Amino acid sequence: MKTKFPKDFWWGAATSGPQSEGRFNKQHANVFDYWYEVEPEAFYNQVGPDTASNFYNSFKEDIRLMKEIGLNSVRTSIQWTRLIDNLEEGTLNEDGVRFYNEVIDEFLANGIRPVINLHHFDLPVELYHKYGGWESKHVVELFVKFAKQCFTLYGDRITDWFTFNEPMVIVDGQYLYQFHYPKVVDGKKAVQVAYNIQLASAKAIQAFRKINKNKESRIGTILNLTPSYPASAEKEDLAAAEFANLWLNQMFLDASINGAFPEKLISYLTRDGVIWEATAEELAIIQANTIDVLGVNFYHPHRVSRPSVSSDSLAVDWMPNKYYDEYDMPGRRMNVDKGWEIYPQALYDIAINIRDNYGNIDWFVSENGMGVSREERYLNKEGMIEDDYRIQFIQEHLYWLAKGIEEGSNCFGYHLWTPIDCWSWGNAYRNRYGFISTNIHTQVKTIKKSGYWIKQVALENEVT
Ligand code: BGP
Repeated sequence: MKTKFPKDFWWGAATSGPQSEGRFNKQHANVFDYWYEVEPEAFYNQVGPDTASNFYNSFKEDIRLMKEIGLNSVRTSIQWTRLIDNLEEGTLNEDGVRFYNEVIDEFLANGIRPVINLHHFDLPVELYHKYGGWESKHVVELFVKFAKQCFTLYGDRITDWFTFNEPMVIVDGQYLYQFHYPKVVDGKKAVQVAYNIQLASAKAIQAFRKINKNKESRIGTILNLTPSYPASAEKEDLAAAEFANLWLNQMFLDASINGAFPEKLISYLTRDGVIWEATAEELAIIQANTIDVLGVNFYHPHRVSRPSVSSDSLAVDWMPNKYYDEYDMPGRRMNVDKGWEIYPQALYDIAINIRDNYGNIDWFVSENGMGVSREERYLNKEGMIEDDYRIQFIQEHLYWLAKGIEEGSNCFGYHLWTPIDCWSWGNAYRNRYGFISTNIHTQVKTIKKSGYWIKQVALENEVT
């Protein structure tokens, strides 16, 4: 069966500055650069972000490969720690300005739409040490200075802007479950950080609308959506799933698209004594500066059941999972290497949810992908990785996405994580995601079977 996609569909892939560029010539360390300096053993095989996939030096060659596999759009991010010299003043670093100018021009010269995100977990570490990072509203103001510089410098060529990648991962990783530096466990701070990031996003959008002169341009945010399905139809499991969806998905969706956080979530947080500190003026800014476009990163759903321990025993500190447990549904399909469930149908549920509950806003799949370890297992005689599992994974997700589009959801694109195998947070290079492989010792890059496959898909604008 052939599935056609809408005209001008984005066939592309996503990466980020901190995961691809390497630290070369950067003015400041971000939280991951710093974490690697102080605790290299936290990273798989002790491989850090220093070189990453060397995009800083090899971007021309890398972009040529992206063109070769037919991508018509690619997302990356501008690193705050590279573009800005003085973080308080928001003044520019010359080499940073030059670098992103050249990268953007190179994408355009190769017929690839550059999609730019401003924050991909990469807070300058000084701002954490001095102010507590996203706990602080002063940091919100510093981020807006950085954002304004980006809009002013590159707004003539960039039409698709995003403020944040996966704010929920910052909240979860840095403030609850300790998988990102600074590994704090503090529910009250986590809630404030969620609010402050939403405020930063809205203030950046407000600045964009003042600065931007290009009528074609639009701005949005990128949310990792993890639909949370209840373990049973019993009311306790339904309540658990309801809370998980409120916290994990609706909090940022509602605030970004509808301009206000969900009332029901606010009442839970207020009752538990962890509600954020907000002023009427800030809430008005959030309300007035909603997004034009949404990016959805989808990897896996949650299976949720009622909490197994009484919430009172967790009363020492507030954790959102006092309201729900992760439930290991028998028979579910797993990507064992990464430990994430594979459930492509969730992409259809997301499409319909956006259509019905979020004004059918324009959106695209800004990340989806399959992290697989030891891919050299699949090398063929010609030296190409035959990643049929990745092709199948993408096909299945596109099948459900196409069904959502057929039923009226306004999805205009699909980006795989990632064009070229890149460095990844704690995983370093264990799990590979790219259409193109990277040898981390030689930095030689080779197109995988999925790279040739997507080229055909993009060319025909259809999937078999
Ligand atoms: C997303 C991030 C990406 C990327 C991806 C794969 O959450 O936006 O930056 O890393 O996940 O996950 P991982 O690298 O942890 O395997």
